[in-house]
Amino acid sequence: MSVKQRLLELQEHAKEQIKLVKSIHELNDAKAKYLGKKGAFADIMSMMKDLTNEERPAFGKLTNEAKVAIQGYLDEQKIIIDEFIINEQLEKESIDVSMPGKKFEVGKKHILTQVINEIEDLFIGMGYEVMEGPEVEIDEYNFEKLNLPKNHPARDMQDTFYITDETLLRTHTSPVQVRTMLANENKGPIKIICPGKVFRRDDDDATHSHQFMQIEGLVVDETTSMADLKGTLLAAAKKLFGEKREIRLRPSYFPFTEPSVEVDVSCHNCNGKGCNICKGTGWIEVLGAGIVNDNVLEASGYDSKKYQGFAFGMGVERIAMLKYGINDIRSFYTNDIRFIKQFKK
Ligand code: 2NL
Repeated sequence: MSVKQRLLELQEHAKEQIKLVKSIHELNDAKAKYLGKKGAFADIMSMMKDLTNEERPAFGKLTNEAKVAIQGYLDEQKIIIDEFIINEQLEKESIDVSMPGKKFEVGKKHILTQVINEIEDLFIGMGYEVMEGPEVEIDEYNFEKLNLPKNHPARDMQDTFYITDETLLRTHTSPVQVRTMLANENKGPIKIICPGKVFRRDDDDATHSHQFMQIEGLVVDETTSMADLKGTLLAAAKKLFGEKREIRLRPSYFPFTEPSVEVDVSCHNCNGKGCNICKGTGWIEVLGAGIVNDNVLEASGYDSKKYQGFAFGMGVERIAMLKYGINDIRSFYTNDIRFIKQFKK
């Protein structure tokens, strides 16, 4: 067989074989097989020595042409393989638009946060500022400046969790009002509400919790009176429980107010006729309030001859339970998702 014939045969064989190659890995093998140092041309090159000087240039030309042709087949096949790989990938990654979509759940505020926001909004509408403070308090702000000296029997109503003798988990948000009065350097008027978490040593049951949310309000000015307190609370009761609501005040006792009152709202369920929610009385107790005790004003640097004020405090859980017919205070904190999900907004 002539050299020319062998070269043509090799070229033809390479052409067919390279067409069958399906991957880059196989393509590299084919390149080594035909064009590599120990490849198919090695044999042919060894025939070189048997050639005459005249024959050599033509032989070299033919060999080169065959090599260039084979490199061409390899290049063509690489384009085909690349395209194949891309198509295969596109196929794999294509999106089936008929598949059901992923459900995107939007969270919502906890019902207590919703009620706090609602109460904040109605007081902001009456010109109040919202103030917050620390949950770990000092005895001085939580008790002493609120007319509750050490060993005062009224401290029993608010037993709490002590961290040291002088630091404790606050039993009400009143210390936030104390801090606000103390921080007010010109001792001018104050009009604030203070929402937040409070703690008391209590045995948990359907209506008691060792941790709950409170909102307290404090107004200090030169002419604030019991009439202002009553008007403010009536407006709040109507916004929270409906325009038809009335309120009534009953005498009570708090160490930080004098006189003190319990505030009842006419029952939103029976309009005051008497039902199981108001226990047949037509009235529901919702908060405590009073005229700020002179000792409390003086303890925070206010001149009680010039200034007077009113204050009130309510438990947020109790308001939410009445508004939404919830019968166990523990539901707010046990994180049963079925309970929480009921209060979408
Ligand atoms: C209730 C009753 C009340 C206050 C809180 C208060 C705060 C200052 C001065 C005077 Cl700084 N009073 N707070 C007054 C009366 C009642 O809360 O039943 N809370 C759940």
